[in-house]
Amino acid sequence: MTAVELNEKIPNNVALSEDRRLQRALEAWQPKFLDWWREMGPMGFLENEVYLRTAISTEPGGWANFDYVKMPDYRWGIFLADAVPDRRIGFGDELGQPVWQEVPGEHRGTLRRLIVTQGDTEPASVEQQRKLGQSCPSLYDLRNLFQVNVEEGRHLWAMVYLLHTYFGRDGREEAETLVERRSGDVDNPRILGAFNAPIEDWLSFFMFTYFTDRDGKYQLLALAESAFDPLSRTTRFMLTEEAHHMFVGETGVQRIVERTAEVLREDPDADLRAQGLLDLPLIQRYLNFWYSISLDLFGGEISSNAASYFASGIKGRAHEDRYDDHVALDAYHRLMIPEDGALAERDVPLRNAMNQVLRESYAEDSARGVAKWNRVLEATGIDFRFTLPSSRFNRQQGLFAGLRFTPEGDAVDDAGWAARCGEWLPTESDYAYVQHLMQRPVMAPGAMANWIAPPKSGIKGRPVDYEYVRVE
Ligand code: BYC
Ligand code: FE
Ligand code: FE
Repeated sequence: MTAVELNEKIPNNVALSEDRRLQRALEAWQPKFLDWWREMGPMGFLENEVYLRTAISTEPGGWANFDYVKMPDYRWGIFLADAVPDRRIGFGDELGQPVWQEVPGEHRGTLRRLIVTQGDTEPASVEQQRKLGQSCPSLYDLRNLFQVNVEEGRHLWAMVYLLHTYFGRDGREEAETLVERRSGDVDNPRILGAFNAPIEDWLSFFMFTYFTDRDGKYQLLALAESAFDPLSRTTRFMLTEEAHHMFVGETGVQRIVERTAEVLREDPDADLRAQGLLDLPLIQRYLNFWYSISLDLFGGEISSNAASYFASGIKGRAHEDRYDDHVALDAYHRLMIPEDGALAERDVPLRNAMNQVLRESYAEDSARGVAKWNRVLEATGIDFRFTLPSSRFNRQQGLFAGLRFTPEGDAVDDAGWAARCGEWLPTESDYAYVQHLMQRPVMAPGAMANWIAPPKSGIKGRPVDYEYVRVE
C-alpha cells in the first residue's frame, strides 16, 4: 500500500501532505464533520471509551489496531486501495482503454451525482442509528454499533475526498450539503428512500445492516469497476469494511432466532411475547420491510441512467470479470413487467436492465443468510421458515411502485392489501412491542438482553464478557 501518513491531522495514504491546497480544504471541512458527529452521531456516548478498530496507532500498518478510543477522537482518514498497474476500462463503449485519473468533462455531472448519492447514505445511516445506544442488548452489541457508525463516518470522508480532489468548487459545496441533509427531515431529507426510514430498535438495526448495508456492498462493487480510477480505489477499500457491517446484521438476527428457537423447542406453544421474546412472524415482517425497501435502492428495473453509466464506463456490474460479454450491446435481459393489469415476460436491452442485474445478484446473496437462519429453526425441529418476499412486494421505486403484490408476488387489490398487510409488514403494535422490550440498555459486561442469545465469540480474541464499552 502507498505510504500511510498517520501523524497528520487527517490520516491518509494519498500523500495529502504533498498537496497543501487540498489538505487545507479538507482540514477546513473536518470541524464541520466533527460538529455533525457531535450533533447527529451516537447519542450520549461521546465521552465513553470504546474498544474499536482504530487508526490511533502510529506504527507502520498500525491503523487497523484495536484499542479503546473515545468516538470523537477516532482517526477518520482517507484510504484508497492500491492502484492496479496499467488498469484498463473493463466494460462499456471504451472497453480496454486506459482508466481515467481525472474526471472527463462530459461525465463530470454524472460522476458527481453518483458520488454525492453514495456519500449521502453514509452519514444518513449514522443519523438513523443514533438513539440505539440507549437500548443496547449488551456491551458487545453496543461496541459493534459504534464500530459500524465510525466506519460509515469514514465512508463519508472517502466520498468527500473525491469531491474535494476532483470536482473543484462544486465538489466542496456538495461536501457541505452532505453534513446538512438530515435523515427523515421533511424539508431537507437524505437522498434515497431507505435512508429516511427510522431505525429505532435493534431488530431494525440488524435487518438494516444485513439488507441495506448489503445494497452498499453491491453498489460499491459496481462502482469499484468504474473507469474513474480514484472512485474504484476508494470503493475497493470501503468494501473491506462492509463485510463487518453485514456480519453484525447476519449474526444479530441469527442470535435472536436462536434465543426464540431455544424457548420454542421446550414448548412449541410458548407465549413468546409474555416471555419477552421476539416471535418468528414478527421477525419475518421486519425482514419483509427491510428487504423490500433495500430492493428499491437499486433504482428502476429499466433505466436509461443505468444504460448510460454502463456505456460510458462509470458504473459496471458486480464482479464484471465474471461476465463474458462486457459490451452488452446485443444482449437482452428477461424481466417480468406489469402490463394491462397482468404480468408479462419481456426481453429488455441488457444495458437498460443493469439495475435489475445488480438487484438479482443482491437477491441471491441475501438468500444465503436467510438460509442460515432457517438452519437454526431446522436444527431445533421448528417448522417455520423465513423467506425473502417477491421482488414485486412493497416496492416504491421502479416498475412495481404503487402496485400491490403479496410477499409471494401475486397481485392483490387495495381491499386485499388492507386486510392482510398487517401479516406482511410490521404493524404499529409490533413496533410498540419491540420498543417496549428494548426499553432499557443492558450494560454490565457479559450480560445479555433476554431476547437475544450471546455471540459465539467476542471481538479480536477478547471474551464475550469483555468491557467493550467503558460505561462507568
Ligand atoms: N429512493 O433511473 P433510475 C450504502 C431516483 S447503500 C429515492 O432507476 P438510477 C450504505 C433516482 O435517483 C449504497 N430515489 O435511477 C448502506 C432517479 O432520480 P432522478 C448507496 C430513488 O440513477 C448502509 C430516479 O429515481 N450507493 O452505501 O439508475 C449504510 C430514476 O431512477 C431511489 C448508491 O446508491 C430510491 N431508492 O439508480 C450506509 C450508489 N431509486 O435522476 C451506507 C450510487 C432511484 O430522476 N447511486 N431513485 O432525479 C446510484 O448508482 C443510483 O443513483 C441509484 C439509482 C442506483 C441509487
Ligand atoms: Fe458505508
Ligand atoms: Fe456499511
